[in-house]
Amino acid sequence: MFKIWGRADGSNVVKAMWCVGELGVEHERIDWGGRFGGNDDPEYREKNPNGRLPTLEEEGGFTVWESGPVVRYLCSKYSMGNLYPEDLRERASADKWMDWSSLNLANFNGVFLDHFFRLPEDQRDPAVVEAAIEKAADMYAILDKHLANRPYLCGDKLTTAEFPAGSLTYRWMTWPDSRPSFPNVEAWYERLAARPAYQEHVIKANRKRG
Ligand SMILES: N[C@@H](CCC(=O)N[C@@H](CS)C(=O)NCC(=O)O)C(=O)O
Repeated sequence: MFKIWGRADGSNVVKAMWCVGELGVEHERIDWGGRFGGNDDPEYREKNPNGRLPTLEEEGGFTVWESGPVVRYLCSKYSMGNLYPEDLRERASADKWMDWSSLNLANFNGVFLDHFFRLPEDQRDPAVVEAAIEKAADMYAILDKHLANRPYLCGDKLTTAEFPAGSLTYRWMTWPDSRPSFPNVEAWYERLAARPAYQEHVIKANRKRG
């Protein structure tokens, strides 16, 4: 049994935990970071020198930090040829969408967190949120075009490609009062939202914040 260190509502923990839920493997998640603290605990820093979340820990003290590699490691171990494509080109496509999503969609998430939850009310600025939505819309337009003729990012089934973009898209779809409409992204989101693991680890975990 492995452990995942990290509070359930951290966006990168959400990404890893949705993956764990899809895999259906035995695990223990430990509330860590954020309001639970522990980031600077020397023993935790031994596991993850960044003090960030999530951290995967296996028996024998083997650890992986960085949510993307955590997802890739778990899916290679427990779901090679299914969630993690075996074919090298398919795998490169899944990796491509994972990295692209983490690089290009994280910005709106940071702005949403600050201006919907973290900043004192009098410092929250709708214009900053609006600008982040506009910037993210350029990225969602790319996703929308890609999803026009396939139900999932790598074709007919869910793969590792979905975890970063799919987990962040819950916040895109539900946190701002309005956003540009991308019909293929919305249909893909509905497909994800119908999955029990997404409901448990993305929707429920995020709701606890609000
Ligand atoms: N690139 C890292 C980012 C890790 C990260 O910044 N995680 C956030 C939570 S989503 C964190 O540790 N924040 C400090 C905290 O919650 O205490 C990853 O993908 O794992």
